[in-house]
Amino acid sequence: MSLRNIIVVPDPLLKQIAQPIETITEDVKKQALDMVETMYDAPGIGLAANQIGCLNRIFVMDTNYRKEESSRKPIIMINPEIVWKSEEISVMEEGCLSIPQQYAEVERPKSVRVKYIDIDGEVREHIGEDLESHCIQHELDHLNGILFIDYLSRLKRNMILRKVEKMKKDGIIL
Ligand code: GNR
Ligand code: NI
Repeated sequence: MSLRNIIVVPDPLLKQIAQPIETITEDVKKQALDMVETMYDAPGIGLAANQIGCLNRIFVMDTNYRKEESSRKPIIMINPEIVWKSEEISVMEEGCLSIPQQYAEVERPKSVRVKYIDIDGEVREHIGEDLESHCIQHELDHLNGILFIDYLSRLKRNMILRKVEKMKKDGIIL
């Protein structure tokens, strides 16, 4: 496995829609495992393909990433689709590895049921609540070219984008 570079705003790939995976090839499996490694290294609780510059519909997630390395249980979701969302809403502070060191509250359904294909090609479903629900929706948004700052006012979004620009200019981030 190898680490991939995580792209940062305003990279246009973050605004692109990722395309469905048709066949789970060795390259697709390698990409998914590289994404898992890259997510833990970052560290983050999720990572979508767009963030490593791949426009295919894969994301990886582990909301318990702080636990010891030997008991990690990353979930790899290929062609994920939300098939149910709760009426109940949860507000949570979100961050994004592609928008380093910036956080804001985002409202999302508190629970979601997501259908996906696993790395062995099996169709599976997963119910996520609270942090996992936010993470699943945040990653699915990435696959659709949407970032959490798109839910903020234009003023707040531009403030965040300018801060990231400044960090880049000051050499704090790549
Ligand atoms: O590491 C991450 N934390 C996080 C916190 C709240 C809601 C979503 C996330 S996902 C983020 C990693 C990331 O950028 N995934 O795309
Ligand atoms: Ni993100």
